[in-house]
Amino acid sequence: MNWKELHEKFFTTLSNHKSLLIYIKGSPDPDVIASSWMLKRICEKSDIKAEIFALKKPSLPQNRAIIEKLDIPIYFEDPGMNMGRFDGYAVLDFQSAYLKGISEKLPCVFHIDHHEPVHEDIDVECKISSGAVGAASTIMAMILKESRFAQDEDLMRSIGTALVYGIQTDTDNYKHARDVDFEALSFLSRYSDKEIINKISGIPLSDGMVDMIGKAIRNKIVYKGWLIAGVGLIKESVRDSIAIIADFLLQEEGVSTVIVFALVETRDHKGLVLDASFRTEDRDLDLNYLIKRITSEGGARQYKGAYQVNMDYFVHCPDRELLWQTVSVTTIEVLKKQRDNIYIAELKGVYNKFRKKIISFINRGVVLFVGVTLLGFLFSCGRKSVVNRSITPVSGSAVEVKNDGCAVIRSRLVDVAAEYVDEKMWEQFLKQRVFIKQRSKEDAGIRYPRLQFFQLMVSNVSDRAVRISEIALAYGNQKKNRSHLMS
Ligand SMILES: [Mn+2]
Repeated sequence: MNWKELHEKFFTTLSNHKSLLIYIKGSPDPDVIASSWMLKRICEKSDIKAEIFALKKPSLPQNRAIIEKLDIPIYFEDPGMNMGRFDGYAVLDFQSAYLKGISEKLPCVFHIDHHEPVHEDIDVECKISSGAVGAASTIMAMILKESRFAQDEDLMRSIGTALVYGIQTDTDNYKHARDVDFEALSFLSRYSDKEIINKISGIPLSDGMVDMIGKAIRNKIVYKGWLIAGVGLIKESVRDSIAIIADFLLQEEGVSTVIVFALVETRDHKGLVLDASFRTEDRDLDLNYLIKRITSEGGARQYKGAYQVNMDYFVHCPDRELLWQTVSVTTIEVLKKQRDNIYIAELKGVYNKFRKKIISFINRGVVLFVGVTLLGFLFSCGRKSVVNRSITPVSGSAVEVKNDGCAVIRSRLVDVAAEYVDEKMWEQFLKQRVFIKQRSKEDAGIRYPRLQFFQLMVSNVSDRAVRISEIALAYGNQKKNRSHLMS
């Protein structure tokens, strides 16, 4: 990310405004608290009025403590009545920038986030969204680092501690921090109060949470390396504990992914929502994709995610135990199905990683495309024809085709998942000169034969090593074995 450019965009946008509503969506965690506060402080230093509003109070004691200890001004109320005071609003550390009742009246000035970006029809004056950083606080710190405020001792001392704590919690105590997070931390560390941070993150777990952990351990099931645990009906005030318990259970041996779920009673027993929290150590698992396949009311970034299902209607169910049993068996069934079809989500994760790697190779001028380009001539078709062709797998006795076009072949030893990668997904690739074979001036920019890309994942499902003795590509009567392919 080009921080110099982003910092210019940020401050140019800011200078066009006189007053800003900073809105915390969801439950306030250290990352959103710190980044919102930094925005407010920068506004004040630039003679712009700014107020932070949140509808929910933080349910974790350490999140309440950071607000109290650092004296962070947040209004825990609906900003509705005060909206006239602002000429724009900002949403930080949240996938969606849409605010019901506010987006219709005020322009969205800033949307700064580090979750996987989602597409939405909302104009944002300055949108900074990247899944490649560990925390929104990292983005804010990197912008600050480029600015003239980096030398402002008073400002840096007031927000340094909060930003460090924000990065620390969102990267699971630096376990998942990346280079850019460490860069931000080294810039901030001089201004942060370690004693406060240690004191706050060392706060012991509350009684309610200990109960929930006990329940999770008693109810857990382990299915093909996934640990799934329901913790029953809980109050909204302890909702954040679901994620903490998932973190805790991930330490268990032989478990790569943990899902903890609960029925949460909201709005003084008037509302009901199923809340499921995901944690994974599987680098290749595209959690965001997996969760979106279950419901659109959820999402993820690398290693963690969550989804919600509104159950308000069932608030009238007189038998709470029966209701929980129904929710519990259904959720376990849904998750087991996802586990059975994990190859698709893993494929997505591998693809994302592979794409990033290739692009960084291109940027360094290294060309390593043999594996991808060699498929080109085999599947070439269409030439100058105007007929649109598509490539779709055909289901058969051995081939199972998923809705999204992924073909899975299962056998005693291995499962093979194959997916066609369309040109739109490979846009980035096709823009690179190396893929464009120029025949003549008129042809410039179009490569013949056209390249077709496939990604293939082979998973060993046996408990022994499987030897692959031959790799061949077959198409009609033609067959190419590996030595042909390499030549
Ligand atoms: Mn965050």
